[in-house]
Amino acid sequence: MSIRYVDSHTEGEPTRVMWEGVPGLSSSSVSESVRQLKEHHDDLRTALIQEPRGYSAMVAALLGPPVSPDALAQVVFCNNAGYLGMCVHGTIGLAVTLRHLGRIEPGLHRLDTPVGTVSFELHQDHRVTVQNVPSYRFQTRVAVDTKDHGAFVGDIAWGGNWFYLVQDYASPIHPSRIPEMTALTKDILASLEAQSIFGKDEAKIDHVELFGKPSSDQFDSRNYVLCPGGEYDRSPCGTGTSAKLACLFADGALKQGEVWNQESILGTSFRGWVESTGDHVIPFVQGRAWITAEGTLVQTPDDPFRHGVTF
Ligand code: PYC
Repeated sequence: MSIRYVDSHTEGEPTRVMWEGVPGLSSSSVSESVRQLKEHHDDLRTALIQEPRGYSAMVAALLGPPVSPDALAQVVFCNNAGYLGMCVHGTIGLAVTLRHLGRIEPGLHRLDTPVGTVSFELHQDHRVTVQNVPSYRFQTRVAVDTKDHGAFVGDIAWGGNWFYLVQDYASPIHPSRIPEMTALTKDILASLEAQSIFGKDEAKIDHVELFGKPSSDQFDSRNYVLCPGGEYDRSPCGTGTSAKLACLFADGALKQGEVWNQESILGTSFRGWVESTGDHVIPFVQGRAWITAEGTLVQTPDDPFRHGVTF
């Protein structure tokens, strides 16, 4: 079996797009597509993402038929741990990939995702602006006691995935501290679950964000984001930036249309702003992506790792 793919990175975070021949996608509901993929085709996810064909930071975008009338396509994003609700960096990578494949022109396009329809504007250069799903802060100043790192307080917010945004993190956000920040945020994630701290309707919180001083005054803040699966986001995390924008708006620290420049751990950034709908905000996140590779993944029947290394 062979799988054609295009790889890109969005502000440092990789996306691998498979745009044809994805099995099990439903033409009536993206949630049903996710169920089919999970139950019957999960070895496709592991083949695309795990070694030796991928690596654990990879996010894959699986493209299929649209389910809403004016959408370009449906997309399911997945990573080393499973399936994501939404992925903004992946949408930016997908937009640039579809242009590379000659399938779209600059302009406005819509995509169906498991958590709702989003749109993106592909600009003339490497920039893409994503209009994400409605986002909101669910709870504020929620305390969690960790096993090895003491107690923390944070916001729980929805930005297309569920986030715990740590408040008052005092240490520097710097690449040299990635191992420490990974250990801390993994401890927080496990402790949230152990202490039954959830998003709405007992949804599992699967991302943790730390914020600190940016590297220069062109940015408003720098973040470190732990993703499900234990990897950190190399970009500022678009769904995480959406969750942050919702919290800032709820605190009265960001007005409609005001730009928030969120720096990543690598020093790249997303520009974000919101429109308010009352209870929710509509986040807009702008970032850049570049194509890094294209090719064919080959799976040979007698290869013990044809579905990737999983343990
Ligand atoms: O950009 O939304 C995002 C994202 C989610 C997980 C990794 N990146």
